[in-house]
Amino acid sequence: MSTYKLTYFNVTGLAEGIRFLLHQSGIKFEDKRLTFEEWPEYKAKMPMGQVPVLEIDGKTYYQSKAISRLLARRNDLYGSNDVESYEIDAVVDTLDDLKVGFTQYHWEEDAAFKAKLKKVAFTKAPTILSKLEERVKSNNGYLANGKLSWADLLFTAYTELLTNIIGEDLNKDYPELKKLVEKVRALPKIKAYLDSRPKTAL
Ligand SMILES: N[C@@H](CCC(=O)N[C@@H](CS)C(=O)NCC(=O)O)C(=O)O
Repeated sequence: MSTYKLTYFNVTGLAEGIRFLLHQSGIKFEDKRLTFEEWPEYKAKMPMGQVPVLEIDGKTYYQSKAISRLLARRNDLYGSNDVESYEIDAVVDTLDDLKVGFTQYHWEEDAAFKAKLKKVAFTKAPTILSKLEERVKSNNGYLANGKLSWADLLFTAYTELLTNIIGEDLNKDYPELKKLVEKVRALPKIKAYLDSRPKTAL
């Protein structure tokens, strides 16, 4: 049996989508959550000096999206053909457009620039969210191809992250998106993980 070890910090961030993928795929893994004190020692050993990384049988895989695609492809969460995979990729890129807007302002330290970034993020979000809402409506309750894919898992993870950043439910005005997130969080393997995972600030 293969061995898996995911290394990241004790936050959802860029790793939660991978954690969801591993759990939903029924893969047992070590969920290593680094402390900030441990980080300098680990950083030196990481392929790009960053996390998340996933080790599978001793080989280290880096870049959260590339790791996710590898897992999704192997576990039937990446569509049934190249066009379906494209649909999922396009949604995932859109989710990143949404996420980057909010995380950029969240981490910005210059108050004036932060205020500008915040305004841009809040101006852009409704367009993206309303388009995603339409997609879910016309895709059988999922973001792509009428069935569960890693895009739905990632959106569920990002919803939690962004909701924590903005201080209110990201999907409050989007009933289809809310339903999707509730459905993913209720998947038995995801629910078991959510019920047992460590508490995190983000
Ligand atoms: N594009 C990379 C970004 C990785 C990244 O930015 N990781 C951050 C944590 S979210 C990190 O390792 N920060 C610590 C550092 O750069 O020293 C990915 O998606 O994996």
